[in-house]
Amino acid sequence: MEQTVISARLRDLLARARNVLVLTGAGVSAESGVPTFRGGGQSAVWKGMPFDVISSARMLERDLSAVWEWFNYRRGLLATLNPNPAHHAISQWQQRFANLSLVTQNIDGLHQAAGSRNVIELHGNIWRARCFECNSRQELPELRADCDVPVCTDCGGHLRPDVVLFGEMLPPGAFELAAHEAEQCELCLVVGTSAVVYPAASLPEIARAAGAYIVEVNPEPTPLSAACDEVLSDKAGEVLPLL
Ligand code: BJW
Repeated sequence: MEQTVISARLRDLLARARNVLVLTGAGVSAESGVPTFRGGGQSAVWKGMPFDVISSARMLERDLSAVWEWFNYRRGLLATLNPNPAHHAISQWQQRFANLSLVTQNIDGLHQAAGSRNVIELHGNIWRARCFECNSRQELPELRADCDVPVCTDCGGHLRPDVVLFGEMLPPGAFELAAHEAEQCELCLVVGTSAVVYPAASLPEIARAAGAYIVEVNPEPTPLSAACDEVLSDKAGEVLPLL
């Protein structure tokens, strides 16, 4: 690998920025072994169905047990995986910067496993379920191999994974909080996302409009790349520890 070049401007910002926002996507977990949704390498397909079919609000209505089978399979895979150097570097930045906001599109919980706190999860968390009837949320620590639909311990209603599927709204307040942090930050690091899913992809645009310096960390170009101040075209697990 060629040595990653970090500009003097970025070094300076890393030394004195107080408000930093990090937006992560599936690529930050790729080196832990979590498949990404798009881009090179493996793409998520379940029993011949593309992920945007199986992970859709429509599939919840059509076949809830198939959705559970898909998420049970993924929890089983995740249970065997660990945070990588990118997750650990971001976790350490919480001590380094006065205000480090970590906003993730990931549902895997690996940022928290690396020690990050107050993670703003835009798309939910695979280790939680939510009741269709009473909306209560329940942790899902245990792994299940079957595809039965679990029921709510409060009201007996059917549970669903507490993740934001295509065509669904984000959790109330999560995007608003992230957008507020984006407006405040001086430095915005966009790590391992294809930057095509909205509204998450609008956060760097909000930060840029408010005057922040935008840095993308991604081995592949994205629709955001041209609008960034700096692009570090390498793997997150290799670049972030250098920063
Ligand atoms: C590495 C690496 C390494 C590899 N190091 N990097 C405005 C315009 C157009 C459309 C819309 C819009 N507003 C809303 C929409 C509709 C839709 C949308 O955005 N569609 C676009 C795809 C066209 N958005 C929604 O539906 C959202 N809801 C919403 O807006 O509600 C209001 C509304 C409702 C109805 C109508 C209109 C408005 C909800 C989006 C929910 C997304 N959910 C998913 C699935 C979660 C459940 C599951 O896991 O099954 O979330 S989709 C999937 O994509 C997942 C991810 O969080 C999300 C983003 O993907 P991400 O993280 O960027 O990963 P990848 O795989 O795409 O990219 C990985 C990147 O890593 C690549 O670039 C690699 O190069 C890189 N990489 N290795 C660094 N080692």
